[in-house]
Amino acid sequence: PTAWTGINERTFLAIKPDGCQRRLVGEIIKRLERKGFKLVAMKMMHASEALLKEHYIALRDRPFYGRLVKYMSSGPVIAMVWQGLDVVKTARLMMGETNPADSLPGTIRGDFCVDVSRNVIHGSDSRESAQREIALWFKDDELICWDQSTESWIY
Ligand code: 3AN
Repeated sequence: PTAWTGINERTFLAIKPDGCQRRLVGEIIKRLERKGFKLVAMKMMHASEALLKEHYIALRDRPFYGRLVKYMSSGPVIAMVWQGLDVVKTARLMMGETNPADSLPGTIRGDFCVDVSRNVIHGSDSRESAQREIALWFKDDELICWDQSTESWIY
């Protein structure tokens, strides 16, 4: 397996159905690009309940688990893999806290939402979770290895 550390560190981010409904897809991608991270995979999908149950397996004993899975499968999500130095931790900082009421203005949740169960975006909480979630949502050949081009036609 690839060593996903240093500048090659990767995280899994997903814009949730409320983020898509509220047309926040461009805004969120813009923030991550401006920060300096690189998008290496992205797809819009209706996630199945089976996939979401597996994705949120660590929360299976929480009272909101069933509702969370139903909600996340209720509309389109944008599944993404982002790459860059310390991207797991930094993307979490840029997202804000789980509860939007604890999220500072300037963060995605701090700027765009109020409800803990409709908090716009998911992001892996550790490198280990990132590796597990990327493997769950993407096939290897959906992850694109690319470098910033220096060719002269780009201006
Ligand atoms: P985060 O997404 O910030 O890592 P987790 O992993 O604790 O937070 O929770 C996963 C998702 O479950 C959250 N994004 C949120 O949508 C939902 N959730 C967390 N806590 C609650 C809660 N108390 N009530 C309803 N939904 C919750």
